Amino acid sequence: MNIPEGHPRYRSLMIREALVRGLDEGLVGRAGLIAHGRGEAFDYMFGEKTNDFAMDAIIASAASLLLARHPVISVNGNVAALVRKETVTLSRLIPADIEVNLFYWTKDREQNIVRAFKKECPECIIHTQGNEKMIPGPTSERSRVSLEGILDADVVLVPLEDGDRVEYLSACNKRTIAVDLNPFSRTAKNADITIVDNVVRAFPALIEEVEKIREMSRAQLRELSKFDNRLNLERAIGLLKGRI
Ligand code: PTJ
Repeated sequence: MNIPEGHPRYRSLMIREALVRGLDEGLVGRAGLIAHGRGEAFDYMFGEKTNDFAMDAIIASAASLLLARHPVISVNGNVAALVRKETVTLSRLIPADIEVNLFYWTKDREQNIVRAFKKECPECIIHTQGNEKMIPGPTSERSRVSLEGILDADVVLVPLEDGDRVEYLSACNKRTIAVDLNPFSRTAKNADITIVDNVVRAFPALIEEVEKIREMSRAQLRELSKFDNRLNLERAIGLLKGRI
């Protein structure tokens, strides 16, 4: 569809188009469009910008990723369609592995996503769910993780999650960073750091922050990585209350 640049909802409509294209290309699951609708509603209420509380979470996330022994970025269909390039940039910068982890898992979609990432970054390490190892707890397909990827990771970035996996990753002593526009979600509450922002803005901001602080000492990074997620979510919810 041709969307005129002057349209007041241009950016929002372009994001929708990227997801629809992702669906046609076999990257996005059908339910991914519904999940996006929920995120979009929250984004509207947050003013469709990176608020202060999101920026604070981004700074703590950048520091945590740089401090990590083995950071992994978990990607699903929506992430592959919306921020594939940014995921690759982050993966190179930090550096971090990428792991495809799907809730509505099919072999075909997993392979389509791996191919799309490999095209963008032939040298990137892309783990998949395979049949390797289960993290205890979640009964969905998401419990299958890669032995060399998420299972070995100490910090996992999990944009657009769907529920209980963050809780179990934390139980496995992994630091979890979520990107979720819904500050009430279990994912948002259970993550060590939740970036309450649209992934299309959060990832570029995260790249910028990693570039800014990557030469800092580990002591300085440790200071920046300190974060009270509960308090930060209250700030996000406070903004919503004010707007309503
Ligand atoms: O590709 P798959 O099979 O792994 O499926 C991915 C989805 C996203 C469909 C799956 O994980 C799912 O059903 O997720 P949920 O339970 O709908 O949760 C997604 C969360 O992400 C919701 O809390 C949304 O508000 C939020 N969200 C949606 N779009 C964005 C977002 N958060 C940040 N940026 C977005 N663009």
